[in-house]
Order: sequence, then C-alpha cells, then structure tokens
Amino acid sequence: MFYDAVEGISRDSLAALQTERLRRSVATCLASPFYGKRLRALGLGPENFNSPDDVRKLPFTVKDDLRAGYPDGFLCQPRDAFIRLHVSSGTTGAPTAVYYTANDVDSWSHLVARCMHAVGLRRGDVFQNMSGYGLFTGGLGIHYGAERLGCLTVPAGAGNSKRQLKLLRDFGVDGVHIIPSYALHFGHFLQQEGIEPGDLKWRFALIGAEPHTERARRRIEELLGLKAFNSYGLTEMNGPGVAFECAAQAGMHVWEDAYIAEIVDPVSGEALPDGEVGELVMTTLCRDGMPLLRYRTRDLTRFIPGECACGRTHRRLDRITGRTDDMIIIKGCNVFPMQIEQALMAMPEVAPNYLIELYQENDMDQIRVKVEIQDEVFAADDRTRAALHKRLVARLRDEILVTPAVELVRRGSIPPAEGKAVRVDDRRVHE
Ligand code: ADP
Ligand code: K
Ligand code: ZN
Repeated sequence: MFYDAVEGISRDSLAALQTERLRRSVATCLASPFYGKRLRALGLGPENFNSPDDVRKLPFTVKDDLRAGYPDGFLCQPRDAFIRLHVSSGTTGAPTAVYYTANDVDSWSHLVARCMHAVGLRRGDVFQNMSGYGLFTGGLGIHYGAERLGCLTVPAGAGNSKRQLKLLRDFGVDGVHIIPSYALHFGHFLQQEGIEPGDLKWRFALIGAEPHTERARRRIEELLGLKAFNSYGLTEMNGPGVAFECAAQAGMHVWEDAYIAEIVDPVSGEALPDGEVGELVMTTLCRDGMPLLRYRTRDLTRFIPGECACGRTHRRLDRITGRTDDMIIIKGCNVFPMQIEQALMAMPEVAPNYLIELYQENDMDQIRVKVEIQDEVFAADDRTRAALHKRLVARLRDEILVTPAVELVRRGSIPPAEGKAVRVDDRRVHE
C-alpha cells in the first residue's frame, strides 16, 4: 500500500532510526568548514546524540550563515563527489547554493517518488512538469521523482499555456506539477478556450512552492477538474519532497526518516508544544554532501495533532501560513499576505490575481489591495461594483484589523508571474 515500508514505521523505531542518522549527519558535518569549526568549538561529536531531541544541543543554522558560506563553505565531501547544484529562488534576498552528490540526488528522487505515490500516481502514468526548470528545484527535483516512480515524464517547463494544453491532450497526461498562482491562471485560460473541467484526462495536480490558502486549492480543483495536493519543500532541504499531502488531503506528512522537524517560537527559539504555530526548523538525516543542522526555514506552520487516516506515522505539517520575514507591519498591526488572500478567495466575484501595495502618504504607511474581479462583475453597473467594493473593504478589515484602500481592476490587468507569484509591492522608503 505504501511506496516504502518506512512510511508506516512505529514511532519508537522511527526515533531509533532518527538517532542513528542524526549521529551520522553530525559526523559528516565535522568535515565541513562551517560546521567543523562550530562543532569543535562546542565540543560536540556524534557520541553526544542519543535521541532525536538531542538535536536541540545544536545551535541553529540561519540563512545568513548559508549566505556567508556561499559558495562552498558547507561542503563535506571532496569537490569531485558532487554532481549537481541548485540555487534557491532568492524570493527574500541573496540566493543560497545547495550541492548534491550522486547519493543525494538518488535519495531526493526517492523521496519525491514517495510523495507522488502517496497522492495516487503510479508507474505508467503520464506526468507533466509545468514548473520552471533551471536552478529552481521544482523542475529537476520533481522530474527525477516522476521518473523514479516510473511515470512517462513530460518536461514542459513553465508558461506557454497553449503548448501546455496541447501536451496535456496529446499525451493523455494523468498528473501535473504546477505552481498554484499559475494553476489559477491556467484555469482561466481553459475557460477562455471553452474547455470544461473534466474534459481533460488529468486527475492529480501537485501544487506548492508558494503559500496558498485552502480556498485557493478548492478553486484550482474546480477550475481544473482534478484533485490538488499541497507540496512543500525548500532548496536548503533538497527542494520539493520534504512534506506532502497524502490522498486524505489533511496536512502534509513530513518525512521524518529523512528530516528532523521542529517547530520553535520565532522570537525565543524555544520548542513549542504540539499544535502551536511557529517557525519550522529542519535537520537533514540523509544527505552526504551538504547536511544542514537545525536550519531555520522561516516558514510558519504547526504540527497537526493526531493520526492521519492513511496510516502513515510521519507527523503532518499544516499549510504554511507565511514566512517570518514576509510579515507586513502596517499601522501597528501585523499582517500576513495569506490573510489577505484568505479574505479575497472567500468571495466568488474575485478573480485569482491580486497585488498588495505598500506606500507612504503624509509620512504614514498605507496599504492598498488591487483585486482582479470576474468579467461579469467588472462589466456590471456602478452600484453593483460599489457594493462589492464595500464588502471587500469590510472583509479585509475584519481579517487584518486595518482598513485598506481597495481598487477593483479588470481580470488579467495584473501581470501573472512566470514563477512564484509576487504578492507584495513595497514602495515604502525607510530611512
Ligand atoms: P526561496 O526561498 O528563495 O523562495 P525556494 O525555491 O527554495 O527559494 O523556495 C522555498 C520556499 O518556498 C519555502 O521556504 C516556502 O517559503 C515556500 N514554499 C514551498 N512550498 C510551499 C508550500 N507548499 N506552501 C507554502 N509555501 C511553500
Ligand atoms: K528557500
Ligand atoms: Zn496521510
């Protein structure tokens, strides 16, 4: 039933496996310039780790450490052991590089294949990867996983909706990988082409790489006529395949045989009780070339308490609600872009694309939300539009506790992004 027996491992055996692999990761790390120095200064070696919780003896590794160690300060093997590198998208600043040995690519592909199997894809299915290739891990990472599972894999890449559609039809595609903002855009494209959800053979979409709400997922499912599964990963932890929804669609199993996951208070760094939202911290357990210990992902989420109906024992992460560094502070309120998306997606008149603009007026920070609306509503009379405008302002105020300016714009007037959507345009000048 599972791709791997380890998906159903008992929690006790899992703890033993994690401990053994944590020791191995620490031993490997002694060979890296960055960790070697750090571990020796702390007097820590593999012998100090006797349970998964002992990971807390280690200090955090932060994105700035990786930037400082760029390009190769984290390598634990001779240079000729490496066969691949990826660079993170750089959504929040200078990029970081991650290197992979042949073993690393192998174990990563295996994890991605496991994820794809968990949603229901099988050997012999046709799979189209509609995300960008190149340095972005969503390209080759998903690609290798699909091949590993035994899918006929179509490396379509991002964009060019007409060609995507042709490929989907010509090859009878069963499943795709697509960024959620592009999935919403593609759904609109299908409508324009007169294609009904259900006209296409596809049944599965893996959606991830950027935050999205449950409502956005439901919309994607309705527009495309398939089931969409949340897919989480980050370059520093290989890329996609870190945590994934199973057929139950009730949170993402984080593969604890390959990672130790912790949720900590983003300010104090202390462990949080199960079920509380905090920052996800990850330690790699299966990486030879460039293991990372207690890496602060800056992603906010929580462990979902309880067991999953599917029988997998690996804990589940809730939907990522944002990054610690994409919080907007406006008029003294903390606002996350996902709260705004949540409010917008609840209204059927709203089209999927929106943009949050931050600017200054009379030395005060201001927020304006540009919202695309459905063509019928845009074409309606002024009264209808004014009423919608009023409801939108009220809903947003309820959600974020400040009153934003709202501008209703025609569908398609905010240019869709090629890769990850850019939701915030910050034009404030801070001296
Ligand atoms: P960058 O950090 O520059 O965007 P990556 O391509 O490595 O580079 O992206 C990883 C990040 O993307 C994660 O840390 C997270 O913020 C976001 N992300 C990935 N998958 C998801 C998902 N399913 N839901 C929400 N956010 C996601
Ligand atoms: K990242
Ligand atoms: Zn499950």
